[in-house]
Amino acid sequence: MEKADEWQADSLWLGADVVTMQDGRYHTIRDGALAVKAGKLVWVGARADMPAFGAAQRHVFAGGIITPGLVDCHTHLVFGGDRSQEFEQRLNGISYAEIAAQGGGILSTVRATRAASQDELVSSARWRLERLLAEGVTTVEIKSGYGLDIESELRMLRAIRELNTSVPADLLSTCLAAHGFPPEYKHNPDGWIDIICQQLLPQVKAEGLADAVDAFCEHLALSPAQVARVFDQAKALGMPVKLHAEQLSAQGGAALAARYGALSADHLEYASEADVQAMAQQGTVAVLLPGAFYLLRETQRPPVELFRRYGVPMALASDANPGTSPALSLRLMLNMGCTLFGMTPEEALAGVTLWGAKALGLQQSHGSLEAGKVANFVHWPLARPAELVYWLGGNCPAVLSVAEKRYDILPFYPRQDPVAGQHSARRNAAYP
Ligand code: DI6
Ligand code: FE
Repeated sequence: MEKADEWQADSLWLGADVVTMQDGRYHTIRDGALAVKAGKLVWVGARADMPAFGAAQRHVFAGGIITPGLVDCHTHLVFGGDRSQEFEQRLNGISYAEIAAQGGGILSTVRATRAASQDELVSSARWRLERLLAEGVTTVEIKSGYGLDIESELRMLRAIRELNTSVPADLLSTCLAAHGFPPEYKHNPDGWIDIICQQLLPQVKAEGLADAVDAFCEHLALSPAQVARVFDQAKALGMPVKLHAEQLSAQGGAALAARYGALSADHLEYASEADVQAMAQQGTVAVLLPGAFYLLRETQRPPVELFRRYGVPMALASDANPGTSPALSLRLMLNMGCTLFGMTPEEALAGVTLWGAKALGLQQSHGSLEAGKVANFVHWPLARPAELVYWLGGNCPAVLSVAEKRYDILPFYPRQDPVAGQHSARRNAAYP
């Protein structure tokens, strides 16, 4: 054909239905095809319409679905120690207050994180990250916030950057030094805000250690006025902001974040209609975190109906952290987003693809399968996308292509579709 020269690809991916998630909808292409060149999707459509490509490597599946690589846009995966002992103590009837009086809670993680070397932080986080990635996650945000002194915060951020060089996923780094107050500043909380603004953030910016700045706006953490000081400095340095807001109480944090043009406001159980309106106006994404809701046995649900009414995109994330959400499965969060929060499976999947990407400022390049975007995608041995949300746990082997890291197929998976035979029977039954 005359256009043959224009249709060049390194690899073609065929034989599965392609769930593009364009505009946050399934937009399923039956018997679809993807063409990849230099790490980017160059063609997405029905196999029957595919132009003739040159000498590309062909990967032919026997059925199944291909989705965008999943995005976990809110994690605290780097930390020292763990809090399984406190979890057990609480279930044996010891109260939070008693545990805190014994030096437990978030400060026990701060102690363990301060004591850990960068190598130790990297290797313990790698173990957790591998579990998350094994479920088809290809983009992960990780926050600092358990160092709460300059050196330990920088060490956490450097650990995230180091991990990024050695895992088959795109990792983004967020400075959350404003997660709370270090014990040394218990009686001078604004002194810690001064350190963050005057010393830490300028250094983080100079070393390129963070892609965004976050804070925890809560009665037991920062006040809205303290958050505003951190955000003023972040803006002055040209760093995007996001906020833990309205998790345990209504503080007006979500509206404040929106006023600063935040990428996202996260948690939001106690968000008001005014918060939601402000977020809608600024295009701030609502990041919902059912793992923490579940573990804290919270009963106030985030206002999903208001987010829908005002057109605020909803992302879903693991909030993986040692205290309130020791979650290593984004697929479980998909199910919880539906069962606990009333999201639809399509909204949940959009929450870990296109809207998760938007919450990281990556919606132009990630989160859906469209020509021009990075070729981060996953093949699942499933008949339809709702199955990703429906099954509770269980290993769900997937084949991934993570373009920017040039891992055609992750090492954990066999090169052939592991369940091709079984799967093609299922798919054919579903779509004769
Ligand atoms: N919200 C939370 O639920 C966690 N941090 C945050 O900002 C709590 C973190 C912890 O307990 O370690
Ligand atoms: Fe969090």
